Formats: sequence, C-alpha cells, structure tokens
Amino acid sequence: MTDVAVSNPCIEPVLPVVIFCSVVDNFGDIGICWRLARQLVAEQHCQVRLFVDDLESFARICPELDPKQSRQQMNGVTVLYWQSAVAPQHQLTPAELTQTALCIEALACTIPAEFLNALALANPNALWLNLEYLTAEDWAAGCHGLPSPQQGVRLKKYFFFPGFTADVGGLLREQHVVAQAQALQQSTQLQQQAWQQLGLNPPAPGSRVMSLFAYSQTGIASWLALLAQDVRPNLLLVAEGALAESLRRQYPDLATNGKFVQGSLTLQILPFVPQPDYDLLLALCDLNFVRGEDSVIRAHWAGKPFIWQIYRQAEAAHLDKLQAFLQLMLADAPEALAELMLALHLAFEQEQNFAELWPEFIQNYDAIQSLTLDWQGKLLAQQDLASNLVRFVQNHHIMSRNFS
Ligand code: TRH
Repeated sequence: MTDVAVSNPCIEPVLPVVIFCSVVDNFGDIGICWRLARQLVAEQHCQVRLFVDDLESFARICPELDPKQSRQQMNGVTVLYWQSAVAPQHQLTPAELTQTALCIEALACTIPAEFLNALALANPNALWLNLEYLTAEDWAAGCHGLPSPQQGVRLKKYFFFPGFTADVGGLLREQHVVAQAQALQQSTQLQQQAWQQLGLNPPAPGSRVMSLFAYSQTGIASWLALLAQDVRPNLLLVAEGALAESLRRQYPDLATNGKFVQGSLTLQILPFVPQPDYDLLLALCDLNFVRGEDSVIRAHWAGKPFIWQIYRQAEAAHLDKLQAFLQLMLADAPEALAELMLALHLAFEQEQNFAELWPEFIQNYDAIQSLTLDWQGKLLAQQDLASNLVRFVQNHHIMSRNFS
C-alpha cells in the first residue's frame, strides 16, 4: 500500500509542524522562520505552530503582530511566544502535541529536551529536523539528510541544509514571487502602486534606483561622491538600521529630512517595511545591496543585479562561504565578469575601493543583469525548500512503514 499523498495527489493530508525560532540578532532568524511558516501553510497544506523567543523583532517584519500576545493567529500560522519560564509543551494542547509530525529546530536554536521528550511520548513517529544555515560550500551536500543521533531523546533527528544545488534542501521560494517581480518590472502602473505602498514618491524618470541593506559601510563616501557627479540621477534607498544611523551622522540632512540631495544623488532612508513589501522594493531597484541569508535569496527572485554583504563570522569563515557562493553563481560567466563580481563583493565586504570598481560595474551592467537571470533560471529549475522539506518527511514515513 503506497502513501496517500503519493497515490492520490488530490487528497493531501495536513502535515502538523512545529517550528522553533530563536532570534540571535538581526532579522534573519525570524525572517527565515516566518517565511517558511507562511509558505508551509499556503502552499504545502501544513498546520504550523511557530515558537519565537523575541516578538518585538518579529513585529518589525510583520507589523500586524501583537508582541504582547503569547498566542495569536497570523496568516494561518499559530504564533507562540517562546519564553524560558514556560515549557513549550504546556503551550500546546495535548491534541496539538500528539498530532505534531514534524518539529523544526531552526538555525541552531536549542529546543528544550523536555519538549522533545514530551513529543516523543505523544507521537513517537514525529521527526525532528535541524534546519541549518545556508551555505554553498560542497560539504553541505554530504551532510544534508543525514541522521543526527541524540542521546537521551527518542525522536529521530536529521540535518536539513538549504542550498543552491539539487543535492541539498533548496531555497525558500514562494510560488508567486518571481512572477510578481516580473509583472512589476513590466508595468508602470504596478510600479506606481508599489512606490505608494512603500510610502515613497516614484523616482525621477531615468533614475538608477538602488536599495542598500548592509551591516556597515565605512568606505561609502567616495562612492556617494561619484553618484553625485553622475550624468544619470541616482536614488539610493538605505534600510533603517545601524548603517542608516551612521549615514545620518555623516549627512545631517538625512537626520533632519530623511533625505540628502547632492548633484545627481538622492540618498534617502527607507523605514523598515513589512516582509512582503521588501520583495516589491527589490523588484523596483536596478541594483540591490543585501546582507544576511534571507535578503540575498530575495534579491535572486527580484532578478536584478545584487551585491551580498554576507553575515560576518569569527575567523572570517564568512569569506569562504562568499567565495563558494560566487564560484557557483559565476561558474558559466566569462572570466573577466566573474573577476569583476568577485572584486566588487570583496570591496563592498571589506568596505574599501568600491568606488574604484564602480565605473566598470556600470559598463558591464547589462552583462551582469543577464548572468543574474541565467543564475536565477538555474535555481528555478530546482524544487524550493518548503516542497523539499515536506517530501523529505513523506519519504521518511513511507520508508519507515515499508521497513518496519
Ligand atoms: O538581518 P540579517 O542580517 O540576518 C542575519 C542573517 O540571517 C545571518 O545569517 C544570521 O546568522 C543572523 O541574522 C542571525 O539579514 P537577512 O537574513 O537578510 O534578514 C533580514 C530580514 O528582514 C529578511 O527577512 C528581510 C527582512 N526585511 C524586511 O522585512 N523589511 C525591510 O525593510 C528590510 C530591509 C528587511
């Protein structure tokens, strides 16, 4: 007897999932978990309960969320405040615990052993997945899907690695996201609406529009000076945060008016927008500077050239990750273009010499745009992370049934 989901795709069983998210810093942890939770509900017929230990950060990307509520319903997801004083299993009803088929430990957060033991008791067949950080490094394929035996807990635990190749778990990509970006890029009317939704006036005709979401950028002044002298108008939208703060100190107009205009440059602070609106922004821009694991993937789906200031790690481990990513992305690119992209990323990462490379970037813009789309095309040919995750669980259950 085969699994219902496989033999009859019309009758989809609901997969009850619990996700644990700890906000270490910034918005990547909650950004990824919230996106995954919504997609599992909207596209994979899952019932999702999301435990989050920092609702204030969550509310920055999802303003409808009430940080004071310990349990609330949002976009079909049950959001629960994960607080150290309350055992998570007591925040679920006994039926919710028994139904749970999949427990996701996101981005190296630690789920309390007492929750895992309670789940093992309530549903011994539940799976426990460690949803890992994103990396393009080769070793991830060797670890993806491997069991991770845990002492003292009877649940089966596996590693699940997101990634850019078909031998890992894929990337978060909603069904509509690429089509939405393409539609926006082709319609002036949709663009007007999107600017309005972002609370901004549409840029002057012919402007080069750029978004800047980065950790820090001390070497930015010489690049801004170049933009100010450009023949083309430049609109640079800087995301709210530490970088915006430091720019406010350098350009007092930014502090008073939220805007600094000099020659062809308009530098403007963009208040933090809800997560779905950030996709609109990326699709509206000609170039996106992005930073952590989630924004870089969103930049892919926007289909516009991007520069990734990867999350910094101890002993410069992030530079290996960045090089592995660029090698993969630029594998089929002409050598000179691949070298330019690497140089641009390293200059932006190291916060120096970026202005020197800018004219070459502009000269090669069309070629970089087309290689960005080629790379996007390769990724679109692969399954997305949410589908892969559900298939992983289904396959596991079929295998356990067949071999038990
Ligand atoms: O905020 P980040 O720097 O998060 C980082 C990384 O994920 C890093 O790998 C991780 O280890 C660390 O957090 C803990 O960058 P990231 O991943 O791009 O997440 C930003 C999120 O914020 C993303 O979901 C998009 C969202 N966002 C908005 O919703 N509105 C906005 O206006 C902006 C600028 C971003």
